[in-house]
Amino acid sequence: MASQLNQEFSALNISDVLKKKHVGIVVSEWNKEITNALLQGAESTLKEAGIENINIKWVPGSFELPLAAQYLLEYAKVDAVIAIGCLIKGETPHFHYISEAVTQSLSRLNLQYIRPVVYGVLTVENLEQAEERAGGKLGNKGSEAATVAIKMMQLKEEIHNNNGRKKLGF
Ligand code: DLZ
Repeated sequence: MASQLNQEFSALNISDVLKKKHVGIVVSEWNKEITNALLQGAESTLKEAGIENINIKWVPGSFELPLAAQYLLEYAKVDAVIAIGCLIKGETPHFHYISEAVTQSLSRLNLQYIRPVVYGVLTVENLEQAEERAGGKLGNKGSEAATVAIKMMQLKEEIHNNNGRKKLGF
């Protein structure tokens, strides 16, 4: 099934300003085969778009993604952050607690830092579902997360340039 987000970059019309943007990627070591495939997808999509300033940081598990994203937003130069993880439902309630915490925390960072913090975390029932979304028949969700980051940075540029604070008068 083709994803709505899989589209040609020519259609996105990447500007030179956008190509100079800095993107952070935080990625979880849990289920590393999956997260590594998602990372490859994200990285190659950014590079295809001409974005070369990519700062990748690994963390132990998905629960650590929001803090690592905040470190990048606070201490590094990043215009957007992509958070990559893979939570697989197990026998314990861990999955729900971690999914909930990560989702809420990443969501909050978007508004707190007024920069896109993209949710590239798989929350799946089993490894097979994860594989389908990490380069399998359902595409690569890391690549899609990168497309989202690009689109949101582009949106900010559009709004800022057309209606930015620098505009004088009414
Ligand atoms: C503990 C745990 C469990 C049970 N499952 C996952 C998982 O499926 N995916 C993932 O990214 N991380 C998992 N973790 C680790 C937590 O995210 C976290 O690293 C630890 O609870 C330490 O804070």
